[in-house]
Amino acid sequence: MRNKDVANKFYELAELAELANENSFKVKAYLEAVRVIENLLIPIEDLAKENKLTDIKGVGKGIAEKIMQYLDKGTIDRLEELKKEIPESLLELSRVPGLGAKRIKTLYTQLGIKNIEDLKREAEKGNIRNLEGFGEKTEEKILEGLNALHDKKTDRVPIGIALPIAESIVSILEEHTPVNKILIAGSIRRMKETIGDIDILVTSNEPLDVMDFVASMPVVKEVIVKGDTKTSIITKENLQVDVRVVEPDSFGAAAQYFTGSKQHNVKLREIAIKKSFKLNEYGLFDLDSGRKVAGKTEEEIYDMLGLQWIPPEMREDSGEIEAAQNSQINKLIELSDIKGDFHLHSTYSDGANTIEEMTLKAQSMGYEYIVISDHAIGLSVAKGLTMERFKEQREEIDRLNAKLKPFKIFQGVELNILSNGEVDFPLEDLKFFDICLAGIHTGMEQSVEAITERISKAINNPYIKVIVHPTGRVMGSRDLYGVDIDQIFLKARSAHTVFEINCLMKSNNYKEINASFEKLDLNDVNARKAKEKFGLLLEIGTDAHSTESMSNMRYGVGVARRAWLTKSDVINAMNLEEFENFLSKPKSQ
Ligand code: DGT
Ligand code: CA
Ligand code: CA
Repeated sequence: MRNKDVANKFYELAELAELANENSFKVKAYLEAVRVIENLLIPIEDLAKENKLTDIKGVGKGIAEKIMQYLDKGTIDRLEELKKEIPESLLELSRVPGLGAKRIKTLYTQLGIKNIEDLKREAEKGNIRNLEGFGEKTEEKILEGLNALHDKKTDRVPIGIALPIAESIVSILEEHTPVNKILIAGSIRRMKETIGDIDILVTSNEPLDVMDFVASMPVVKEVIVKGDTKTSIITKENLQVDVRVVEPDSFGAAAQYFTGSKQHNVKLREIAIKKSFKLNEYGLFDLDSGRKVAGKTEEEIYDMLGLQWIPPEMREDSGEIEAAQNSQINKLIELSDIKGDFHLHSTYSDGANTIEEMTLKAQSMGYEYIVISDHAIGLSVAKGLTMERFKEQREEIDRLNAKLKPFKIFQGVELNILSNGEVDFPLEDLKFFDICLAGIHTGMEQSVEAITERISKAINNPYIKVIVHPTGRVMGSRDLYGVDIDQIFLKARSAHTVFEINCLMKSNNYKEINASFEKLDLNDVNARKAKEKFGLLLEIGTDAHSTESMSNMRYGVGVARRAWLTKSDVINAMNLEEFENFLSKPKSQ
């Protein structure tokens, strides 16, 4: 699949086009193309072959032509023209905080600054402050930004790795330094699936002590900058961490600013300006008097701007600001709403813990029930069970249920969808289970049409209530298969079939990052589409093969929140009684 390459090329094109003063609609169209191509589940080259590129929403004739050019010869004509017009090295300047296209253009045309090196030299000579639209303060900021830049040698890492590291740093700071408030901001707070760096905000009466400590923590491999209010370090795992000390009076403004996303912030600042305010990381200020009108909490800032408070996971400029203006932000699902895990493996198949151990963990997490969904006979690599073994398992579950009442263990099964769309037990056997889940585990090399057809067949099976890891995506590597997601969503709508947000993660150890494995399937974009466009219900399952992995539920809830899901969209937010009722009814009701 070349989707990622194509998306990257369009990003390059958008950046250069912006620097070349190209029509802003065009730039926007390129960026929109980046977004849709990144989220496309079908190989783009397949669509190209069938002349169907313009079927993709957001892809018009012009863009389609450029995609064809790239697929044919590895580049886009317009991109090559632009590269002749303006030096490609200008692109690296946009990595410097505070430098947008407009300023980069001025730097280039007025001072001939073509790259980071030129920028550094001119800034140090004090030549930048005299340019129109700059000034002494900006020049200072650029130098600061340049210092912080040499560092960005770290790659993006899965949230399953970054969040635990961030949390351990937070607890070290809480224990050893005089911090009052402390918050993990940035993309982690937004629960993005990959993280560039960790951003931590604190308030403290002794900022210098905090900065000293941060620079000398045992996890530090390298100190990038150490200042009075900001220290950046690289951890031994090669992750950058920025710790900033802010005034208590500005804590809300700083939290808002450093949570991002950048696009969300840009839009918020525009709204502020329209209302004669100025918004920055220190607060919200009245433009005329310069008086600070908000800044202590995020809520008061959003409120002054005429907006509902927006949950961090929604802050991606994907309609949340408009929704907040119209009081249409609903209460999103929370981890504490989850009443059971749907997708668990025990020692009966390929899990590491017994059903009882999984149950104890579930109780400690506050759940009311779980579904044990071991593999069936068709998946021998995962020690799938025969009907006889399932009957033995049923006896154990009954025994445990008698002992643990009112907690309840349901006996499910994770069926394998075979190449012909049937599953690894005959239809009449499926009645045996409390609930049947099904997913594709084999025969993944089939065409998109064949896979779509297989899943559609499972969707229409009267006993299969849930399709697990529906798109076969594996983050950071090649997706396992391609599928026409709109078509299966449509089928699921008439068949009342539920889709899973699978949060299987084998990336809890940074050392294994290259072998790390995150599914988050459905992802945020598709889960949102499932709800908004097709009215589907979802289920969040950890696919845990050990008690430890059951804690990954929070990443699934993160995806659900990024998909704007509420409690009523997720079946394992039902309480035990509601869930039993759901199970007792046939799919069509
Ligand atoms: P990451 O680290 O790449 O996963 O993503 P973020 O969102 O954590 O980005 P980061 O660490 O560069 O910056 C944290 C937040 O600070 C970001 O979400 C928004 C804000 N921010 C940083 N630089 C700028 C900027 O130049 N303009 C605006 N408006 N906001 C910025
Ligand atoms: Ca960050
Ligand atoms: Ca940062």
